[in-house]
Amino acid sequence: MFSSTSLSLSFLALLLCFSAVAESSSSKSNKPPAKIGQGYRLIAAEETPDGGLIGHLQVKQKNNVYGPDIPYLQLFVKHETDNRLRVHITDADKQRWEVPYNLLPRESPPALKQTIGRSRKIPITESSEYSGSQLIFSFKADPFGFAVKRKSDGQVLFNTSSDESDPLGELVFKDQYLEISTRLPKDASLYGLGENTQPHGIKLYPNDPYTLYTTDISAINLNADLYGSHPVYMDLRNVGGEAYAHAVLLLNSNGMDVFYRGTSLTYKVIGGVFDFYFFAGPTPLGVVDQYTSFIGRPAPMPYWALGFHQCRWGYHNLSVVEDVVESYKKAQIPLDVIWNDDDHMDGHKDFTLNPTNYPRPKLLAFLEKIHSLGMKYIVIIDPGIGVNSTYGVYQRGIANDVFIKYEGEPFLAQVWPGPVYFPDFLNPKTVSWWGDEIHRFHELVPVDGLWIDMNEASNFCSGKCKIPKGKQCPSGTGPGWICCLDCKNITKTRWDDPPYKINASGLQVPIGYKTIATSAVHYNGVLEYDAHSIYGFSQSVATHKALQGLEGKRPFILSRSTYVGSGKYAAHWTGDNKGTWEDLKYSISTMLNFGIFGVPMVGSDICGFYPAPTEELCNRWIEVGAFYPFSRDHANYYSPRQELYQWDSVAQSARNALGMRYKLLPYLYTLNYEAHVSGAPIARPLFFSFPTYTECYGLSTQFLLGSSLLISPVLEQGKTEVKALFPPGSWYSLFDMTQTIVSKGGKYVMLDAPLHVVNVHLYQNTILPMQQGGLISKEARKTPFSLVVTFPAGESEGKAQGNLFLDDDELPEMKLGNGKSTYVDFYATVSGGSVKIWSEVQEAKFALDNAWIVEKVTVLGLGRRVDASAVEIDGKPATGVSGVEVSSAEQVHFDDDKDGGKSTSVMVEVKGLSLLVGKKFELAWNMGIKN
Ligand code: MIG
Repeated sequence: MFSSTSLSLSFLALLLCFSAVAESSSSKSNKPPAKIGQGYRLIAAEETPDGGLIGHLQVKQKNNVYGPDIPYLQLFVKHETDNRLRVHITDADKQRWEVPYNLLPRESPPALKQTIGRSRKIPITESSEYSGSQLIFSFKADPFGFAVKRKSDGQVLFNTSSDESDPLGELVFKDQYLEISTRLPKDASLYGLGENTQPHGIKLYPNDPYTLYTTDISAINLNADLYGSHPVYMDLRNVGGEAYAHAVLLLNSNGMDVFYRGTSLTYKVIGGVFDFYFFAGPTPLGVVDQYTSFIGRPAPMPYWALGFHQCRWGYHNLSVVEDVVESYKKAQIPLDVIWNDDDHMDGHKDFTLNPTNYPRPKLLAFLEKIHSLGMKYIVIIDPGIGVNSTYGVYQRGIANDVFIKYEGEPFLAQVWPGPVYFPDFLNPKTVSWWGDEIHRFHELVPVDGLWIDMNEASNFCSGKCKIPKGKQCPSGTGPGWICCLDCKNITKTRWDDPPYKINASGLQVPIGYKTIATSAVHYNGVLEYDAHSIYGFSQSVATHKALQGLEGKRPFILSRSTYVGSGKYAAHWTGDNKGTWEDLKYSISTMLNFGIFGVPMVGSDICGFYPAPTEELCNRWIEVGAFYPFSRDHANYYSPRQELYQWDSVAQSARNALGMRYKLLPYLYTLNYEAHVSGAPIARPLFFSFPTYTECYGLSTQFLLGSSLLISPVLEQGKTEVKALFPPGSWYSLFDMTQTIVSKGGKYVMLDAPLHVVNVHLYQNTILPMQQGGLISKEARKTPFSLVVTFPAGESEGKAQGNLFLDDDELPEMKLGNGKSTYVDFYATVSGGSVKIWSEVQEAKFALDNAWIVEKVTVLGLGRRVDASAVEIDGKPATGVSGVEVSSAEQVHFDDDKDGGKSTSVMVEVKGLSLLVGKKFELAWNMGIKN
């Protein structure tokens, strides 16, 4: 547990004394942060009976830069699990704002000034270590600094102590300004810290700004705070050929700037506490597992949610929507879900229907029709509730006192309906009222999910507003987003005008700009200043609760604003992107980041939100978007129509790419299950599967679905080839299984990619379950399965593995053991010419009830020609018996080891099978010698 040693902390050196210097908040230079104070001194430390460590810190010298220092701090350190360490630092005398423990359930730190009965005093004159898990915490007393080390490899993950040659700022803790820095090795690759459109790709780029504060800035600025706040990063290091990953979460909801300078990282936070969680890894998958076991496992998605979605703003009436559904069918492009933006609403009011354009009887008839086909319908909800005394939702909201307040009155803002109030989802009464409104709406319109937009929260006005006298608001002419209220700036409080200005919107705008005034008040006196960035999260939790109570089905929620833990409740799309090639590229990085944030169900508006995409771009976008976990075409009100059938060429690309997606649905659904049980992202950066292969650490133009399916899209105009990276091993083209890339040590390959072609490759050692596809997931789901088995090309020894999860997706929960799920592991080996493929069934019933069969097995990469007569099933000869057929074909390899770059292996296909998915089987044969 605890040991006192000075040796282990040799990396913590003495500090020079600097005088207090205020640093300009927009510091984007490469310079280390200037010191604001001299930090704190550890004056006492003790071990708690349950193995925690409490320390008492005293400020060394007070100053008034960004406000007075808090004189005494309480430090609490705990090894919460074998791979999770918490370091919590707060005011020793006063309770401070923390992310609410009911929203994000976790252990409470000990009460302040707690006298610990059986505690053991710890000598603090020396540097000391505190271990108890995979991680080791160590500290230095004066000035106080701490380090976190991983036991297995001895790497220092985090180190806040300065040293002379490499000075860092000291710990600063004021009411409205907290600062802490860590040193980092130069070659650490960092990922995360969003939401933020990162023009440099997935890897954090030194000196790019990372500001975290939920904001709707309509994607104007790159590298600025966007809709979500995720103060977490993954750090991947290659140490002597071994890969080690860990993650660091700063659980704090206040606005912050994070400065990453390549060899250091500095947090500048405008409130709350330091509540650090260190996740030991050491694999990237281990990190997301540990992270989501703490913040909440990703929500299970219903099967249909993995189908294709069509949406747009400006479907003026129901006939247009009906026509869209019809046109998809005519064009033979898959479509599962049709969406309405606010066009169905009456005067933009939530939970209403426009009686002229969306008459209820007609809408119900339409829904009955599409529901009978298995298609689904989702509509938008904005948090702003129209201030309108004849509007029931508003009346009941007022009656229940559910809104955020300012000076005792509901805070007035403006969104689409005109003047609105914002529900306060931190108030339990609001949660019940919201649930009730959703139930009422569901009686009116049986929607299958909800889309919660504008929940950063977005406001068209700023400051304290009044409804204008003698003027209509909105005026009815001109765009509805122009503020029509009578507003005054609020700058008088330190919450509206804090001493340190985060780089809000990339422009250092006031933090109350076009959102709820930060001095507005939530339930229990909570300030908007503190709770701002959890608004969308709290709305997701409330909405999820409401949907769970409906029909007992698995909820589907799409939320624009997210926070740590949102993935447990909602999917996310990346907001208002542009119809440009750059934004097509950025969509990959943001999607991959959200996988790390524990929100694996993510995608971008396919073909771009605005302005209008070119035909070529839309072709390329659907080729990427067909492989987003969440695949939806959506466009702005002012854009021309961009459904995939609007251009013949796009329709063709869509049939091709979405056609493949629909064949892959069982794989995607299994990934959805894995995400739910282990946090594994559905779409992953390549380093998740190839963590030691440094060449892929920054790769942001290709991605994996699961561990083995590589998507290498065209992201540039006018290109019909794509340069793609192939980590070491054999890669099989899924569209043309005779084409294979053998990559000895990892290499770039120029792939053909004409307009309608997207390159998708399956890695060796995999068993991929597929079905036959279709135009609606419900139909695709009924078709027989096939298995694609990949061995290292041409090797005589090989192994492959895969799995399959199936369940009744109407069930609220996704799990094994309820009698309505199925889980199968598939295995294959090739050894000395004998091939064996078998299954192990963990839970059979659901697959047996549905009578699913495997009708085809395709084996790729075999070294010899097949002996077609000798296939056995469960030990009995099967070739020719009841339609079983075996055939083989040559596969061409683009192989860098061979002269001329080409070699071949053999693909064997066994067709006409009827192996029950729910019953274990074994398929085997011997390869005959090729002559
Ligand atoms: O101020 O509902 O990001 O997807 O179409 C715009 C209209 C409000 C923003 C969303 C976008 C949606 C739009 N909304």
